[in-house]
Amino acid sequence: MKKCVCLQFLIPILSISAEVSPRRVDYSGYQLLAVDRPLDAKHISYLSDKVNFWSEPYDKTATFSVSPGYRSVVHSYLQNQSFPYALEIEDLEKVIDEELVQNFNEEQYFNNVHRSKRDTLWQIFAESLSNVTNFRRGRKITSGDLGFNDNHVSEAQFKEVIKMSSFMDWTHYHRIEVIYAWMDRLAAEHRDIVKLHKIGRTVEGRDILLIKIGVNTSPKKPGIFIEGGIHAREWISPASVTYLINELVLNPNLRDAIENFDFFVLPILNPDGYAYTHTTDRMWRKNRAQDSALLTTLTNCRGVDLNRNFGYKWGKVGLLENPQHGTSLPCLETYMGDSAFSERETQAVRNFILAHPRKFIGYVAFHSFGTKLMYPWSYANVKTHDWKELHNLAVHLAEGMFEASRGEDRYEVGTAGTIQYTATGGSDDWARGVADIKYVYLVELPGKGQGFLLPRQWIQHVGNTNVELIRRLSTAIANKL
Ligand code: 0X9
Ligand code: ZN
Repeated sequence: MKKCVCLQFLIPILSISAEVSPRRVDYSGYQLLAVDRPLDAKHISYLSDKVNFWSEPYDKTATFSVSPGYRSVVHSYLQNQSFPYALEIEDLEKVIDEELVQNFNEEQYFNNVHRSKRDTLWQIFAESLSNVTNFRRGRKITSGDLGFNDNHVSEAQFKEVIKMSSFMDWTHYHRIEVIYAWMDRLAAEHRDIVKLHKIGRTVEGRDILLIKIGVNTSPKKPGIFIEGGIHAREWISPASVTYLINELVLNPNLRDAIENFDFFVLPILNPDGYAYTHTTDRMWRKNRAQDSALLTTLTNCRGVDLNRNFGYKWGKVGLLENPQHGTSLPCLETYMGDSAFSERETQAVRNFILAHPRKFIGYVAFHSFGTKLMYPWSYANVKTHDWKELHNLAVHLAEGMFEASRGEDRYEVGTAGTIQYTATGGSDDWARGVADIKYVYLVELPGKGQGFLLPRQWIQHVGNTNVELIRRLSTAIANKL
């Protein structure tokens, strides 16, 4: 029997796609503003019910969106207070729509999928499938290559994977189905160094899909865990992390890295949230679960901030503290959940890492935005005993990223408390505090003034800086081991 490449993970995705998705949230007339002088508590309190902060309000530059109803009062306020500020985006919806238009073929495809029955999918695309012939070094791939023969995968699903994976590139932002199909195809093409792991399943039935890349892997070989897409709207994270996956598999300059380490890359930690940003609300941050806490039931609000749900110092927040830190109010964007590890996505990461004791030496989480590189701790303004070592390595990594970005991106280095804001329940703190992983970093990728709506033209630029970060990190750790 041929080895299964686990294509059956697509089955739940396809059945979800067949459902009618709700209408998109419309951001017409919403603006994005950036204020170039620190706001104080009085300003923040005035603005907080009129704008939506996309970055820490106390930061050097505060970035926030403002709805059409508050546009003129907010502009007048900033002008009266003589704040230097920039109008970064005139109309959020235009930018969101532009992305859909640029990705027209993929969007059309998914719109058709929504309208069709799952078992007739393959007929719709049978013609274009005949064009997909030679991606395996000149050889026509067969359904058997992708595990078709083991009865888990139907002809229709095989064809779906081929079709969907053919949309993948790094000049657009892609649907989760496309990214997963591409990962499956990559695994099929490079069985010697790539393996897929389904490490969990979300409440909406999507797989949480991790890709392992390594040469001559063994339990003793040290591992580096890489996480992307924990926050749904931070699209540059999955886009540039999949770029990194592709380079780890194909780029000979990274051969040393995959010989010395096994890389465990989870490009979309929050699949339901990510899918929701494509179908319904581009600015969604959390997952899509609804817990049974009393406040959740009363308010009917949804979603847990997965980067507040990990079980290290979880919930150590005062009621009156800045909600960015984590909150027990389910309607807020930083809702930490009912208990530590209440969510399937955080459980999946915890269980996978703890199932490989002493395997991991590095952990990197990719977020956006801010052009920052942080190391623990994040829960409070405290440092680890070895923070100088983590700091010096971070400076070295940031230098590499600066060079790789051709002098564009100057990453600020420090702990969350010193360069951003403290927050509890982050995966980085748990990776260090409980999983005992030595080299833990959190990257805030650049927003280039557009925050979460970083234009797709930057994907490869950011992808190359990620590659240099990971190359330097692996070389540095290998030298220390
Ligand atoms: O708030 C967060 O979870 C992260 N920032 S983001 O804008 N991408 O949402 C990280 C903040 C720092 N916290 C930790 N490092 N845990
Ligand atoms: Zn984030």
